[in-house]
Order: sequence, then structure tokens, then C-alpha cells
Amino acid sequence: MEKAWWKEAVVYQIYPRSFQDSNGDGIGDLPGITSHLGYIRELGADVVWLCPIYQSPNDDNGYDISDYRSIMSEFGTMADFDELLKAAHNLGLKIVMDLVVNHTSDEHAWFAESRKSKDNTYSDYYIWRDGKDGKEPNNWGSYFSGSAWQYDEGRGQYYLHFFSPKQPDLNWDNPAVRGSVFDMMTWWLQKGIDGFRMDVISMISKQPGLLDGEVAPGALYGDGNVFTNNGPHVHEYLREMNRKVLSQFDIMTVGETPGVTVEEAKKYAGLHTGELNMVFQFEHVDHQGPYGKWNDDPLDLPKLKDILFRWQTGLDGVAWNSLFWDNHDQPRAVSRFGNDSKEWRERSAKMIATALHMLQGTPYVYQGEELGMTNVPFRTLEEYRDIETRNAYDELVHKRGLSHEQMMRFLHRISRDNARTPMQWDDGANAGFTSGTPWIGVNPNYTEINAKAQVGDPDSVFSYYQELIALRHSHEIIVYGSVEPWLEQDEHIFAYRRILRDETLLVLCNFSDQMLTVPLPDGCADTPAQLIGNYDDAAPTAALRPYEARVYLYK
Ligand code: TEU
Ligand code: CA
Repeated sequence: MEKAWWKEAVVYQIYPRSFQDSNGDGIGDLPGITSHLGYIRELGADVVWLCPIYQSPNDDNGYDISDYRSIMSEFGTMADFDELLKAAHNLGLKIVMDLVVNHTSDEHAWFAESRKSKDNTYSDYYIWRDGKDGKEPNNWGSYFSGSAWQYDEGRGQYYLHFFSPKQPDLNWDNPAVRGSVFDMMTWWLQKGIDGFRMDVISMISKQPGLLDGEVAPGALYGDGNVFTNNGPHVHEYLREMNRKVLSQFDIMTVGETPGVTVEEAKKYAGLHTGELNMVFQFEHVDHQGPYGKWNDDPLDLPKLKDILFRWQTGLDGVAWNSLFWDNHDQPRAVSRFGNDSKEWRERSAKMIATALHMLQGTPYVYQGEELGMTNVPFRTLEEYRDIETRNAYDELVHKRGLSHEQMMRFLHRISRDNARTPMQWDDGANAGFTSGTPWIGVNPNYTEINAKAQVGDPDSVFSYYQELIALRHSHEIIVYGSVEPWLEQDEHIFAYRRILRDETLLVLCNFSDQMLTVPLPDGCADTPAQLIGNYDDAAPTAALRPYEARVYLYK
């Protein structure tokens, strides 16, 4: 398989609002990020993905952009950004920006013009429709509850918004919109950034005619996959973007494509399709139940294995995977896929990291995941800040009659705010995140879980992530080896082999708190070289201890 730096890289994702405050206003900012670039370099990551830092009214914490070419006032200035970029490049770190162009803020100048009339330059920059029988143009729901349509008195029409009413969807069928977006992208790339993560890029082409979606009777908002994925022109628009912008630079691109299938990913992330380098698929973190995404179900490992192996074998040799357990929209990895109890948190955090980082694809480490940070036990709804969480509470409890207690259990397990509590730097006030009042509560366990306690401690989760990343940088088989599932039917063991020329890697991960026997595959001697493991003492042959991970290399 042909080599590429973005295939060999490990990406560190930063949610700037919660990473490091440098001026005491309780909100993370760019100088705060710059002050910790050395930490990211020490971890071993190669690329930093910054969630949106552009001017925004923060209805959806920066995913509602009002000016693509200026920095959010709360985060700092363009001079701060230029300094961050320079410092990163001096450390050998690349900077990937978050491109949010399925929608803008309703405070963007384009929307201000568009809503004024039906015949100005920007009138068709968004998706406007007359109502139908005095109601919304169709039955589409927003990911943030309620209808996906908002009536605008001024223009006397409805406009489409897959997210909040303050995030109107752009009309990508309008070549002027594509031209404006491509110009903006080129402007940032000429400043020297190293790529883009493209927000909900699978949604930019809408189903023609905007017809009612097939939603189950009584279904809730947010069945987004019904109508938001892969409209007829999405690949055409991405090939145009690649031709006119992306192909002019040596950069990395990753599309966020909720609802994407393996077959569609072969187009988006195909090695030679001329679109993107890779995509984020969401099958392993998606849950569509009676309450949409909201659930407190236990981990279903067989289902998780089936999904991950389907993606691994499906793209092997034809396209490229991204690898992630969590991000700013998902609960904390160790709480969801491991066991965040006192007894098993560290061990299971290292085990799930092994399971992910030994797969084929580019791994993403979300801020705090490398410390084994956990979900947050907020006791009241008021402690949550996320618009998706607050709207869902209103919809499910006040409009659909779900009990407060059940919804709080759902929030504890699934709310995006689990990932958005401040980064835990040390055991000082507010975990060293701010000298002021943090915009969102700090997880009370910061006194035990923080970077200061872990950096330099060879037994810490941080050091284990350092080892995993160093192995990826030193063993081609981890990047380019093919993937062969092992023990697919086992309920508790996640195991697979990677093969490259005359080498075989065997990865064994016990997702349970039981001692299990583990048959080794043919050709795998019983005294191989152990590459990494999360128990200090030698392993009992053909057995896996609770939450044990072991990786063997056979030459
Ligand atoms: O998220 C896309 C999206 O579908 C999210 O709603 C996410 O899948 C869901 O919350 C998981 O349950 C992107 C950004 O990552 C997210 O932060 C933004 O809120 C959203 O787009 C709108 O820009
Ligand atoms: Ca600040």
C-alpha cells in the first residue's frame, strides 16, 4: 500500500473552550493551547485538530460560525493564532482546522443578506421554502430537537436547519456558495494550516424535492440519517473541492459523515477517488433506540466487534479508516467502552486504547482520553451546558413524559458535556484549567486524574498512550499491515492479527473483569515477543486476566 504521512500520524483533538484558559475568564483560549503544545509533542502525537476557533455567537459552541476569517473573541486574536501555528510547526506538530460549511451562524453576513429578500446576491445562499398548508415544508427533524425548519417573518418563508435555528444550512447546489467556501478554505491553507476536519460534510447535498422522510410513527427528532446523508451531489461537490483546493496543498482531510456506510466510505475516503483522505464513521458509537441516541445500555461487545471488523476488512487496501473511541460529541471512552470504577479504570483505559491503536487507520486521541478521564456525575440539569442535551431534556421529559430520573441516567451516560468538562492538568483549583470560574463544572475526580500526576509516571495511562504511539511510529506493520479478525464469536475478547510481509502482530484484549482462556492462532508460537501489555508481570500462557491487553510480534 502506498505510504502517506497522514496514514502514519496520530491526531490529538482539542476542544479549545475546555482545554486551557490563560486570561482568567473561565474559557479556554488560543494562548492556553500554545502553552501546552509541548505536552502534546511529549505524548507523541503528530497532528492537532482544533475544534472551531472562528468568530461565533456560540449557540453550538463554535459550530455556528459568523465570520470564517476572524478568531472567536473569547479565544483570542488572529495574532494569537499565527503564534500558535508557528509554535506548533516549530515543534513538528501539524494543525488541522475544523471546517463547518454545511451551515453558518444566523449572524453571518451572508444570512443577514439572504433573509432580506428573495432576489439579492445572497438570497439563494441558504435553503428557503414556502410553508405547506400553513406548516413547515416537510417532516424533517433537527438533531437538536423539534422541526428542521424555522419561519422567518422578514422573508415570509421557512429556512432549513439540521441543527439549531441559529445554524441555517447553506445551499451547496448554488455554485456561488461553493465558490465562497473554496475561497475561504484556500485563504486558510495559504496561511499554512495542514488540513481540515469537515463537519457533517455528508449532509451538504440534500435529497431533491426535500420530500418527507420515512420516519417511524411517533419517531423523535434527530433521526438525521433518514434525510441528512449522502444527497445526490455530495461526491461531485467533494471532487470539485479536491480539484480546486485540496489537491493544491500537502494536507490531511477527514470528513465527518454521520450515517455513512462502508460502501459510501470507499468513495469519500477511497485511495484514488479524489475526495478526502478518510472519514469518521459512527456505527460503533451510534445508537438509535426509542429515545433516539439517549440510552443507558451496557456495552455490546459482539456488536462493537462486528462493526469494527466490517470497517477494517471493508476498507483494507481500498480506502483509509479513522480510529476513535470518543470526541467532543461523545461520552468519555473509558466510561463507555471500559470500566471507570476505581479498581479497573486505569487498566481498562489502557486495554481499550490498545484495542483501537493496533487497528489499521489514523488514531484520534481526544483531550483527556490519554489520562483516562471519565464521564462527569453532574447532579442537576442546570450543570449541563450543551444545547443538544438541554433541548433533548425538554423534548423527552416535558413533551414526551420521560421521567427526570431516567433522563438524568441517560445524560450521565451519553451527554456531549461528559467530554466537555475542563481538561484536568493538576490537582490545584479547577484542575489548573482556569484561575477564574470555569464555563462548565470541573469533574470532581480531577484530584486523582490529572496530567501532572501522570506525565513521567511509567505506570500511568499517559505513559501507556506514549508507548502505543511510539510503537505506531516504529512498526510499519501497525500502520500498513492487513487485518484478520480472531475469535470473532467470543463475547468478551477482542482479538485480531495484523500481517505485513513476514511479520504477524497478534492483539488480545479482554473487555471483561473475568479471567479467560485465549487460544492462540495456528502459527503463533506460545513464547512470542510481547510488544506491549497492561500488566507488569509475565502473562499466564493462553489466558487473559481482567481487562488485560497483550500484543505479540511474530517475525
Ligand atoms: O456533529 C454532527 C452530529 O451529528 C452531532 O450531532 C453528533 O453526531 C451527535 O451529537 C452525536 O450524538 C457535528 C459537530 O461535531 C457537533 O459538535 C455539532 O454540534 C454539529 O456537527 C453541528 O455543527
Ligand atoms: Ca480565556
